[in-house]
Amino acid sequence: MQDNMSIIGVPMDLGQSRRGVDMGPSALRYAGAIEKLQELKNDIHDLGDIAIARPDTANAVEASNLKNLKQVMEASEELASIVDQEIKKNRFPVIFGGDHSISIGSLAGIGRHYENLGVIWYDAHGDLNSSETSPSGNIHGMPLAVSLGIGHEKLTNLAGYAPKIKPENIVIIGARSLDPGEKELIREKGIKVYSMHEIDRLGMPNVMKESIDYLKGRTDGVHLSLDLDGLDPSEAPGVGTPVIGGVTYRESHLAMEMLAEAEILTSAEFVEVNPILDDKNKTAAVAVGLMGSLFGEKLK
Ligand code: HAR
Ligand code: MN
Ligand code: MN
Ligand code: MN
Repeated sequence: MQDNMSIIGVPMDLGQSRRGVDMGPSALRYAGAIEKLQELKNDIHDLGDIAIARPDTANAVEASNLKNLKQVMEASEELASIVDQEIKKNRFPVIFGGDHSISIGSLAGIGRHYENLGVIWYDAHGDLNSSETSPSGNIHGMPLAVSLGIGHEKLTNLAGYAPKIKPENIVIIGARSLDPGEKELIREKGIKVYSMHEIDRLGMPNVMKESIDYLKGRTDGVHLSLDLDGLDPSEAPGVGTPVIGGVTYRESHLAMEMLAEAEILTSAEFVEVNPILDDKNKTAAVAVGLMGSLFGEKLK
């Protein structure tokens, strides 16, 4: 992995309904994220946070069942263009969310650079809804579907091309809350999912070994999208949609270390940290701990 990294903060809270996740980038910085990255990599460029518009008030839910569609689109366009520029400068993008809708922009910026971009979606959720299947209208439940070209065309055509990724290049890890429409899409597209059931049965070392072997053979770059709600809420309580029975902190450390050793990652993001719902910024500290493992603390 290169030593040249760009950090982009995206204080986005419009992809869901709970306030406070817009403070995610601040919480991560407060917990020492930049210092941790500087410890491990020689050339860290902190680009600060992009500007995010305010939510729709008059019309909280649009007829299309997509909350704050316009603002999410605008932010995604901007993030996509920054990520694209940074990759052109040969820098490794690290994105701090914000709710998970930011992945629409991340993947739109990254996807152009790879014929077969792999995606590791570390999450309690599948984020595979469209406006038709979404139970909530929250765009943070949709970014993986959008990146596959499924959903509102204003989102799927973002940055002028679609799709950004292919279903066979995705691995979902930690899933334990999937909506009926998401399960159907997973079956239909044959998306690889290691749910909590497989993590319990196989153990995290085998799950990661299989995931890495699988992606290594078929991809030319891999993006890690780490939703902190993939972890168990007892260890990562500062998230908007906690689901009990999640991945432990230790298992997650190991997963990150195995990714570091495999040297397959080309970009990463850490999302859904909400310090308002947290216990003394614990979840941001967990995220920074995982960044340490992911970026080679153990290997130094
Ligand atoms: N599946 C539910 C929905 O679409 C909940 C999604 C929650 N998503 C996140 N990101 N927190 O994983 O509304
Ligand atoms: Mn540089
Ligand atoms: Mn998510
Ligand atoms: Mn989630």
